[in-house]
Amino acid sequence: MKLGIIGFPGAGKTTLFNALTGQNLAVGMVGERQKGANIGIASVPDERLDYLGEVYKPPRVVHATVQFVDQAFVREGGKKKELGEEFLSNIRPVDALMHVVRCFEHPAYGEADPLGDIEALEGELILADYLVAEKRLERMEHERKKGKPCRAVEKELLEKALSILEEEKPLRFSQDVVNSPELRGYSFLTAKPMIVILNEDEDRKVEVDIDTIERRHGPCLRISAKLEMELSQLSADEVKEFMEDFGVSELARDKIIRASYELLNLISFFTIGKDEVKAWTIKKETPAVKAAGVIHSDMEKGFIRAEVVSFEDFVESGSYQNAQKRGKVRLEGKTYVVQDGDIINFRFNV
Ligand SMILES: Nc1nc2c(ncn2[C@@H]2O[C@H](COP(=O)(O)OP(=O)(O)O)[C@@H](O)[C@H]2O)c(=O)[nH]1
Ligand SMILES: [Mg+2]
Repeated sequence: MKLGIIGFPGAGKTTLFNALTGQNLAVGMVGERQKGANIGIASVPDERLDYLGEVYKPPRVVHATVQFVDQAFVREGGKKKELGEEFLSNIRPVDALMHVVRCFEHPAYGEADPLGDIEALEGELILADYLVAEKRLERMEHERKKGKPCRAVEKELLEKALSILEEEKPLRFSQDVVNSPELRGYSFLTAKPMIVILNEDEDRKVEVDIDTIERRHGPCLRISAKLEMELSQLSADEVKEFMEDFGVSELARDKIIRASYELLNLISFFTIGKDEVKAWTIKKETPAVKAAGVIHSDMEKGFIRAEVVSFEDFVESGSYQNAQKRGKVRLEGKTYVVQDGDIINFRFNV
């Protein structure tokens, strides 16, 4: 899973990127544009996996990972006003967007205007998508005139997309557009799920109209990237102490990863063994045979069955053997829909 961090200069993208990935890249470089995108990995926190690690004590406990791409806001050079190729080529392939919005006053960028900033950047994304749809439709019309056969469904969907974009609305709320295989290849920016990250000063909050933002753009999370970056540079014990002292139950980093999991309809299943306990990421509603394929294509091809125990049943039983004795380890076939937290042992032929 790949998440693109976008937002205007000074919004706190790189600060948040550092907090999420544990890196320590320079932040606040006004005027000095970041070269290329910063790319980093964050592991997905999961207490269930930690528990399994405690039980099995294998040499490796492998968390699922998420990739973050911190992309500076860049326009094309010269007179052009459109988003630049660099931005587009780095952001087109991501699965979801995290739109960081500055809600604190900044010496170089002035007062905070969260809603204004969101609308302005969303407007840029809408324009980029509009240009793609328009160009494609023009091409289709050109081909039609030359007597070439026309892909009617694709054309109709593109026209629908164009009319939404014309109203200056993003595509992500139109299920027809988002779910259509015909449009997938276009990688429309506004068709991607998006979380709005309201980046606030810890001690000086500004008024933000969250209802409006959620209705027009997407779900909001309020964080302080600066504080979160400071926390990411501390030891685990120091972080624990901080959380206890300030009554914080969850770090923003964990909140963001959890929210992106939900947004993308993702769940985890686990594999256990002497050498390794590991979490795997799949979409909700994935059948067992496809989940096997996430581990290895041979497992999918030679799938026989899946031995499955839910995490809760495992904990109640105390061990795998006990779960088996109590009849909690089920034998499931190819079409079994894998549930979040399933512990699975795949049987397969090679
Ligand atoms: N007060 C405050 N400042 C922040 C916060 N997050 C980032 N900053 C500051 O804002 C400036 C720009 O941050 P940076 O991450 O480089 O923004 P980017 O241009 O979007 O990558 C830096 O000076 C940060 O220290 C925050 O939550 N509160
Ligand atoms: Mg930056």
